[in-house]
Amino acid sequence: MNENYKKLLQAMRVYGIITEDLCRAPWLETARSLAGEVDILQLREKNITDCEMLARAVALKDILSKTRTLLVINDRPDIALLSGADGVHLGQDDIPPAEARRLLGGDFIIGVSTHSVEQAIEAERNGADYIGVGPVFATDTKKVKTGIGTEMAAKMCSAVGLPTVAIGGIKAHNAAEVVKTAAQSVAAVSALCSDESPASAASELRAAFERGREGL
Ligand code: TZP
Ligand code: MG
Repeated sequence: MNENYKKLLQAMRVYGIITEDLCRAPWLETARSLAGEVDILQLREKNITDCEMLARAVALKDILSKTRTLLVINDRPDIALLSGADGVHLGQDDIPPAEARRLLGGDFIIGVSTHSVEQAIEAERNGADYIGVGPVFATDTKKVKTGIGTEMAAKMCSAVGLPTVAIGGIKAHNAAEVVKTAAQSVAAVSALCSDESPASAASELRAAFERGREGL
């Protein structure tokens, strides 16, 4: 990964994820609101056609390239590559990170979702650039009734030397609690997309997380 991406990942604090079903406003309006407000914006859609997914990725790239927000595509290295995104985010059942690296090369961010210490270590060994850690709390977005909790998330974060992104049920009101995990960044879908003002929700989430970090 290039030095610029490395620096941006080290500085990342708020990672937004956009999913149309959870957007209060039309998804493109939500994306425009979050552009420049989050450090990374991930496109995460499970129920649209490949051509629609590519079209959305290209539209997002166009919006975000005028801002400091990086674009990451969930699940799909091919669409990440074709749209000129900055990275791809892979789950445990997706193409393994080492294989995605063969396709995408070194100048691409590869993130991996992890749910245990073993998976976190494995993701680092296989060339991930950052890991997602979660779901920390219960969340309707993934139909998870019980999260892994902050203690387990802390174990995972300390097991790797990579930037870590805590995810799952994170909102401004509990962002300071996530600081206990030593995660470097927080990710959210519903807290941002479902808000009347995604931009304000993002800045409130950032402020709450930063305040918690200052208390460390
Ligand atoms: N991975 C773990 S939890 C989650 C994903 C994609 C969903 C998080 O959604 P929300 O709405 O921020 O709880
Ligand atoms: Mg996936």
